[in-house]
Amino acid sequence: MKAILFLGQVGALISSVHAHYYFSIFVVNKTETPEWKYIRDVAIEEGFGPYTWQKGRPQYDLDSPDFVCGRSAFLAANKTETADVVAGDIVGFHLTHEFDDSGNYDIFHQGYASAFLARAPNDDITSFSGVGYDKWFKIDFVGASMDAIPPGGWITYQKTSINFTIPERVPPGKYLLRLEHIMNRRNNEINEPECYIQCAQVNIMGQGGGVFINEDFTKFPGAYSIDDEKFTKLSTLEPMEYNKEQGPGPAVWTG
Ligand SMILES: [Cu+2]
Repeated sequence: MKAILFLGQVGALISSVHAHYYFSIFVVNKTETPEWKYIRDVAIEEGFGPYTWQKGRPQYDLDSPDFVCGRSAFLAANKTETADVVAGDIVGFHLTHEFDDSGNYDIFHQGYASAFLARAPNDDITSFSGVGYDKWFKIDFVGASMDAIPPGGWITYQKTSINFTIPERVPPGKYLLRLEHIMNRRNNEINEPECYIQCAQVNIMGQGGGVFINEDFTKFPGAYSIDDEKFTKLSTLEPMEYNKEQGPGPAVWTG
């Protein structure tokens, strides 16, 4: 407990610099939307308030309900709006502007990002938490690229947003769109990934027609085990090599 209080106080002092990060701004067709309008707002971890930046504290518990959409995100379902997006569009999760004046608030952890979709039963998005739902499917993986800085590095590194493409043949309907950005701590003997999770509410329009097989789906929480070597490999493989892994969980569904 003492340690936690101590970290909290130090955190307060460095809050103008950075303190992990969170993605509160949904981007549709390259246009930023207001903070928390389409992304479910998350809570500050108990014992860490009242600082807004503590919303950025990552998830460590892969089996927590908070691993699905972020800390207590379902409490925000009713005040979150649902963004119209067209299948094939590029959408993005942008960091909050709350700390822009610090001059260095960006994605400063190394790691991949993935996006998942889960269609709300009866398209009733505001009553859908996604927790325990077993039809989540992965739609995109953002890994490493020779075009990254440095070449061969993680695409998201030192950026302010992460972009994903909505597959053309996703059946139209209302979905939770889940961002997962994971950094595994290098040189740490304990495999303890820092997981950054948020969910947007989206109404996907399009032709549909995509085909699914059982292997496309997974369940949150429950998709991952801390022993999954895809977490370990995140620390030990070169990013370009890690690209083949596409992160833990199912392969990217392409329609
Ligand atoms: Cu961090």
